[in-house]
Amino acid sequence: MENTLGLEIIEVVEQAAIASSRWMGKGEKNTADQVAVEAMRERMNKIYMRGRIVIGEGERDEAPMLYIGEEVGICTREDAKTFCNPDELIEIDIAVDPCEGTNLVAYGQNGSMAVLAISEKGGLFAAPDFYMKKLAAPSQAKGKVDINKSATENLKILSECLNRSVEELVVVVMDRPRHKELIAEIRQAGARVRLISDGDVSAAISCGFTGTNIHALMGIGAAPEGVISAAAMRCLGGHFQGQLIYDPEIVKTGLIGESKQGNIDRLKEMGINDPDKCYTAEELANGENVLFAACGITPGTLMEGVRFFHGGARTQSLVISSQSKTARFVDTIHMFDNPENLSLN
Ligand code: VTB
Repeated sequence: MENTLGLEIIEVVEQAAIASSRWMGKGEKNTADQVAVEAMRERMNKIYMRGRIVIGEGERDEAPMLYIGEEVGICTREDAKTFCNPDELIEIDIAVDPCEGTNLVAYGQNGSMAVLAISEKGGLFAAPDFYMKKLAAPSQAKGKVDINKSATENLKILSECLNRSVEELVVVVMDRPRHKELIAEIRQAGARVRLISDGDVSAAISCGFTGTNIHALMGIGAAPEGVISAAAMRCLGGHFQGQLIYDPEIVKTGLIGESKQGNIDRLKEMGINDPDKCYTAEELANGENVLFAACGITPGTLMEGVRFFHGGARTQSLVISSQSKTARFVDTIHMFDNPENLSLN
């Protein structure tokens, strides 16, 4: 799976990031998202594959492109039989977020990226558009910290696993009223909090790398992005757990309905009978092979944002593969103009 796809998906996220970054700082988050979706889909449809979107822009009737269930890749075309050999094709599932952190792009703030995860058919949990409580931590703490433990307990475990004091730990939390108590508890325990306005995928993945000075992600974000984070953390051997949040008392705005029972019923209809289950990274991304790709739109902890110059742009991406056990940082110069007209340095 990786050989053919590894390089091409870099271009998929690069194209989405470039398109979106043209709208950086323009205050128009919907446009920043829409152009990323279009660019991602266009490049994806040139790949020799038979793909299906399992996490995307929403249900078909509300999203015209990259909706859940949409087939993508050149081999899903009607005339595919003439140029695609069905015997050599595996069907793959794809989770996308063409512009993770639309507000960040719209207001020119750090931490947005174009991102996707790929696995064999059935290899990614088709998370509903609910909230998810998340816990991400470095590999040394994998299976030792636990989403059911308090923040105080987890910080103590983390400090032992990372061989540093609690005061030396940094926890990323999204700046939301729902996290008021969590933030107070982390501070009380002695750790330092990095509040972010959006973009918890970047924060989760940063826990998988040393040197980022991010030691944990705690709190509640969106569930679909939780699966994308889990895919990366599964490949990196980092800790990731997620638990769906369906109680409107916990998250008062946004994705879920106002009736708790109604939300539980909605989950049942989707085949989720135990709404309180805590999922591990390996359960959220359980395929034999998992690929993850991201490209910075605005600058972030792991990647630079898109930088335009006369006639071109430079991007930084990250591709992580469970198959080849690699995390590649890819620095690309895109030449929009004739190379001889550019000064590439
Ligand atoms: C967003 C977004 C995050 O969760 O905040 C969202 O910035 C949902 O939370 O990166 P709100 O409804 O409170 O904004 C993420 O998309 C990802 O989990």
